[in-house]
Parts: sequence; structure tokens; C-alpha cells
Amino acid sequence: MDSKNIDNFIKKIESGDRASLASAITLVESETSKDLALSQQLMKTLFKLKSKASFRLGISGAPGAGKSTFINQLGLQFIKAGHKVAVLAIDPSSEISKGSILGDKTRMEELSREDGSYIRPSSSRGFLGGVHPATRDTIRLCELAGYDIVIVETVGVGQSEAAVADLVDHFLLLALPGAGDELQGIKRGILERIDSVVVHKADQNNKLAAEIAEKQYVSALQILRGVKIPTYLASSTERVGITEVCNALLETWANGKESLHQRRLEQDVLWIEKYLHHSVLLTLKEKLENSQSFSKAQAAVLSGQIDVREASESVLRSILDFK
Ligand SMILES: Nc1nc2c(ncn2[C@@H]2O[C@H](COP(=O)(O)OP(=O)(O)OP(=O)(O)O)[C@@H](O)[C@H]2O)c(=O)[nH]1
Ligand SMILES: [Mg+2]
Repeated sequence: MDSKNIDNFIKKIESGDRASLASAITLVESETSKDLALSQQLMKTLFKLKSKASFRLGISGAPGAGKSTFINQLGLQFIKAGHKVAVLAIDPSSEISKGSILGDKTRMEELSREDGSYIRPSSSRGFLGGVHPATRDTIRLCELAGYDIVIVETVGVGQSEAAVADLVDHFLLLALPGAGDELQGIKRGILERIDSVVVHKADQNNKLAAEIAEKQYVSALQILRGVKIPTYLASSTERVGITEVCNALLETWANGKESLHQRRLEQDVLWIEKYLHHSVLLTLKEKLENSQSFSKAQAAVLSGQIDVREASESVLRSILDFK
């Protein structure tokens, strides 16, 4: 693809062509060096275009906290308020698990039927830190396609939340009633990064427990952060509290445009290193595939001739062209 083709490709995505958006996302997710060069071209061209106003929302929570169900309801509210919503569901497993995709599809069915929505699973493919650099590019491609609200769903099972916090304008934790136990399990690192908490499934027999949980979050966050972090109670199945969360988020966006801009620039600085790691790993993988010294080292280790460390050191030296 040459630069003229890239311009056409961008125009098609901008015009709302879903197939072009999908193939652009597949391109930035690809790991071959040819595609990597193309994605770099694409993102470079995109950078020069005037960016459209957008709000990037990260939603994290334990497995089964109801993230997809909540995003379905919240997304519908955003659309009602005149916005277009893209949802990227990050799967922390090394391969996209079919269960999750099916779960997301059924749980976001109403939202997926809306013209103003775009839902896409995004595998982290075991990438260090849980978020693949392609997710950042995908957000920008969705924005180019006119989705002014981009929601990133991530399962709260490790490092991925911190990486998502470096990717979004607002990081929301979806917590469950029974916070005493849950708060213990939540890593301090997440509590340090979140911008708001929604105690979810505040319905049926859970209502009282949810109110207690909310109070515990308020005081834990007050102690840890020294500032008041907004907290809400919500139920997606009973559709309670969703409009309040939607309005509060839209207000945060409207009032914080300048600080959000600054936050994005600071995030971009952090992402230099993440992209570097990614490119180095891809380059290394390709070099190894064509490296004679790698095959020699493998044979030498297999026959018990040299130590593994020595073998990897010698391969590294030959790849980097050191004598
Ligand atoms: N009581 C109650 N149950 C809910 C609510 N929202 C979702 N659930 C249920 O919680 C279960 C998990 O919902 P999901 O939306 O798939 O949760 P998730 O956090 O996206 O799950 P993973 O993506 O697998 O981590 C489902 O059985 C939902 O029906 C709610 O507001 N109240
Ligand atoms: Mg889900």
C-alpha cells in the first residue's frame, strides 16, 4: 500500500465504512514486519489529521462483575444522548477465548444492534502489561471512524488495569457488593489509578450489601488518595443508576477537556517505550527465524555442549552483529 492508498483507506474509515475500519484494526494487530511498517505509515498519517473530540473510558472489574452487561446499558444511554460508541473488550488470555466473545456478544446484544455502536474483541495476546499496543491504535481508528466515546473493557486480573489506565481519559472500577473481601483482593495499584467506582449488581438481596460496600470504598479511597473519588450504585439488570453514571461521565468529559489533553500527552510519552518493546520483540522474532547462529545454539544445547545462558548470549551477539 502506498501513501495514496493510505489516504483512500483513511477516507473510507472516516466515511463510516465498517469493513475498512475492521481491516485497519486487523492490520494494526498483525505482527509481520510488512504489516508493522504499513501500520506505522497509517498511524503517522492519522496523527497529522486534526483529531476529533473523544472520550476514552476504561472499565475494569473482577471476572463476572457484569462489565459487559453494564457497558451494554451505559452504551445505550450514550447513544441516546447523541454519541457514537465503540467498545473494545480486552481478553487477557493468550488467545481470544470463545466463551468470552460469546458472552460479550449476548451481553451487549442491544448495543450491538444500534447503528451508532461498534463492538470489537481485542486480544492482549500475552503482551507484557496486559495491553497490546494495537489497542491504542484501535482506539484512534475508532475515533477516526466517528466514535466519539470509546469504552475499553478489561478483566481485573493483574497488570492489565494499570496499562489500561495509561490508555484512557477516565478509569472506572466496577465493584461488587461484599466489598470487605473484594477490597482485600483488589490491588492497591488499581485503587491508586481509578477515577470512579460503580458498585454494581445493587439489586434484589444485594441492595444493603451494596450500600455498605460503597461506604467502604469511599473511606478506603479517602485514606489512600486523600481526595474524594466519585462512587455510584447501579444495577444493569434493573436499569438503576445507569443514567446517573452516564451523565456524570459526560460532565467529566465536558469540564475536563484541557486536563484530558494534558493527560493524553503524558500517556503518549509512556507509550514510546511500549511501542519500542513491541518493535524490538517483533524484530527479534524475525531475526531468530533466519538466524543460523540460533539453530547452531539450539543444536549445541540439545547435545549438551554449552550452557543455555552462553547459548543465548552468543545468539544475541551475532544478531546484534557484535564480535
Ligand atoms: N444481579 C445482577 N446480575 C447481573 C447484573 N449485571 C450482570 N449480571 C450478571 O452477571 C453475570 C456476568 O455478567 P457479564 O456482563 O458477562 O460480566 P463481565 O464482567 O463482563 O464478565 P467477564 O467479561 O467474563 O469478566 C451474568 O450472569 C449477568 O447476567 C446486575 O446488574 N445485577
Ligand atoms: Mg465481559
